[in-house]
Amino acid sequence: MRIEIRTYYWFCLLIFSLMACAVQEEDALQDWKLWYDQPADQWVEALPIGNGRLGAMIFGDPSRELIQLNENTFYAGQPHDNDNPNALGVLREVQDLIFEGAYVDAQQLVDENFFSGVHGMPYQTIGNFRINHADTSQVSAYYRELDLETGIVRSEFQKSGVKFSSEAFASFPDQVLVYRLKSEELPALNFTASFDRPGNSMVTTTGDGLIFTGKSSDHEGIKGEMVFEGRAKFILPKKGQLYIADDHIQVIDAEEVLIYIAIATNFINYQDISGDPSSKVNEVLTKATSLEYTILLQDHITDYQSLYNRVSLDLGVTPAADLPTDKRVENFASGEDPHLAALYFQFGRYLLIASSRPGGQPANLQGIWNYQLYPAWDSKYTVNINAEMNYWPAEITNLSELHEPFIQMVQELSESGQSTAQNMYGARGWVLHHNTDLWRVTGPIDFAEAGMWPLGGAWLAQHLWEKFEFSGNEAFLLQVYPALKSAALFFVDFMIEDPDTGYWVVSPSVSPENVPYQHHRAAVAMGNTMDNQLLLDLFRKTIAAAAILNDNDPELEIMKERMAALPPMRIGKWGQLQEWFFDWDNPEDDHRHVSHLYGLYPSNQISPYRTPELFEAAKVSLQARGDVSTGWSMGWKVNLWARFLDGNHALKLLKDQLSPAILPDGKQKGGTYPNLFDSHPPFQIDGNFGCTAGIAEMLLQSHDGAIHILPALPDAWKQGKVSGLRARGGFEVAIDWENSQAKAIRIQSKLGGICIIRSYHPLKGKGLQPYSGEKLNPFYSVPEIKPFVDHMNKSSLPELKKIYEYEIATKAGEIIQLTQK
Ligand code: FUC
Repeated sequence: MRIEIRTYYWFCLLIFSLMACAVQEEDALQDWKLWYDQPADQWVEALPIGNGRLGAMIFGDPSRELIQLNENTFYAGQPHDNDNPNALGVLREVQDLIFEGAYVDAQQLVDENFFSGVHGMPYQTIGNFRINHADTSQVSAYYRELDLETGIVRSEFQKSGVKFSSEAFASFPDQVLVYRLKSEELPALNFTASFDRPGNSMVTTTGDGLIFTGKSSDHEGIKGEMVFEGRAKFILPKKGQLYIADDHIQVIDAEEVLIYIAIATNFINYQDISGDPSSKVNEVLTKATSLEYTILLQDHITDYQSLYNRVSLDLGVTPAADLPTDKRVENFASGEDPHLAALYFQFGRYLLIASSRPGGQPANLQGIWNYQLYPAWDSKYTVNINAEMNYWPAEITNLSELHEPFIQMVQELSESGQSTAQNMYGARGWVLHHNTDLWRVTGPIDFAEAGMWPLGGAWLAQHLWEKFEFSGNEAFLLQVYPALKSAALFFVDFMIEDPDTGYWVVSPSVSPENVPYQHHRAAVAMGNTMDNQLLLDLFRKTIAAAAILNDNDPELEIMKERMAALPPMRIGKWGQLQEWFFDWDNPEDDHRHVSHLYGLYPSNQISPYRTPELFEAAKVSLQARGDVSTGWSMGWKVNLWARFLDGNHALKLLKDQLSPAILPDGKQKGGTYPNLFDSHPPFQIDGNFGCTAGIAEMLLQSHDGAIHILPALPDAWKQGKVSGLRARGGFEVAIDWENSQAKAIRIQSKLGGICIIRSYHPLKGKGLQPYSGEKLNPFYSVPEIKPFVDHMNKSSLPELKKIYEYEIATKAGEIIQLTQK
């Protein structure tokens, strides 16, 4: 009997230990935190919070706390445009020079006549909110984190025997930033709070807080007429006293301090800055401070999680995950830390939630986080890749409504870009070059090599269709159709027939920021590959939308003719996909832009199954460009290697990207900062978003007429789970995989209709049929491509992995369950 009891005792212990292990494992799996054992020293170590409009970087400093503030409409300048109408007078001459091959002369004429000297207005910091603690003695047990599951930044530490903690979040429903400080057991909070900024500002106080105001900068001859007002209201719910000085606040012997920060500007829309920031700030502060702290916090968490919780990703957890986040970045390339890739993926989703909310501005070059008056590239919108990349994860990672500010910007540019089209090119429709800002300027900026690219609208307009492909929402399509069609209409007027070949081309233009130095020293040219790819998509999508919406405008017939007369993609003499109309590519060129691969990603013109020669040529081009580059370039390449169905190479790029951006000698390179911000360098948020989309593309693709399950799984991610990813055609997909094969697939059909599934392994499930090859889901039809192939021997094409293709008819709302055969 004794033995039995003992056996029972050991049995129970074993069960409890196993349960504890399971719980631990579960805990580890659920650890979605960026955490550090040091306060931030540099800005790229601080942790971001944001509600789309307001942003803050929290340093977590126990003595000299810094909360750097942003509001996403605070730009230099005021409403204006940047067209140079001289362009129209020389346009034909420039085009003739290009036809003659006199590229350098053509570029000179463009440089002299197309630019207004206004490069766009910088996005500017609001300033710095500082908390200077009286006790600056040694700190122990320091910890800080950003919890991706709640969108809260916390810190805790001990000082002079007392435990302190802070908690910060940005509430979208209540439009305030909230910062709470606590000391445990003792009322030991003693600090002064103040505000400063590098530019124009004024600080005053009220009975319970600080008021800070400021004005934006004059820039390039445009007077700064933006103003902001910020208020920080202090509440001491327990013990303590508040002293109000002229320009700062002092807190004495408090146990808990709640600080509510509201900021507003005079921005109403890109043409109207007559708003009253003071009344907006008062209104939100009155409402927010009337709520219990716990309610405010819960409102924030509920709102945040309604977006964040839609997608889960589990790539497994290894001991590498036990280290602070900055150390994990240092080790990522050499170790096994798949969870860091998953954390980085969810961090990308967090950043989109924090920087892009309906009704506001789209995420700019730095999202919403910027500490400078004159940040790099003005932290505005560069649209020859960067701004679009910000929105690559929006649909696939189930954050579709966060795409809205970007769609709204496209709509606004379709208004402002009409006068640029008229003034500079005598064309109908709307045009945008390679940059825009809060004021929706659409003229070319900088100089010809970068700025003479009239395809910004053509690229942005693709997003209108993409949003429709995922949702099937015809009311949305109807609403955005005018912007889509008039982007295409511009090219009906602007394109010109090449007298030598009869192709219709865009001229002048550049292949973004690259110069065919091997051939000549000028960038302006005609019929560049990316331009042709963009226009093929733009015309095709406009024509498809017109058919859905029953638009019979005769202009659509001209669009069809132009589309048929576009130069085809060509394979050049070293087997590469040509970047230019002529074979000017240099195999030594490692330029960061890979514009001609737009056709592979984000577009779907190049496919392993439909256009194998172009697929192979595109790979030759990308291999020549190399892997290591600026942050966003690596982000793009993760997607490209995923589209090449090469998961190991995609992971290699992710490792290049998730490597420390700051080198031991202090110099910076493309990679990742300690706070997981992407480094170009300097910080640009595009690389974060590019990689987030890229990780999704490794697990699920839906662009080649089928939903491809685990198309580019790296060998290192043998098992895992993902749920909530969205596929074109209105499907939501969850996949569990083991031994690199999908074990269980769950597809929810939102719209009904035919679901075509592609997999490397055989699948089974109720109603699943081998794909007959006849049907197509109308929400993602694929383009017909006729490549121009004169340098490739078809028989030399490498073999592709065998695929299994299935079809299944679905009803709206139906859930399909599939398993491995
Ligand atoms: C494009 C890129 C640069 C930089 C800038 C913001 O011009 O070529 O690398 O990312 O955008």
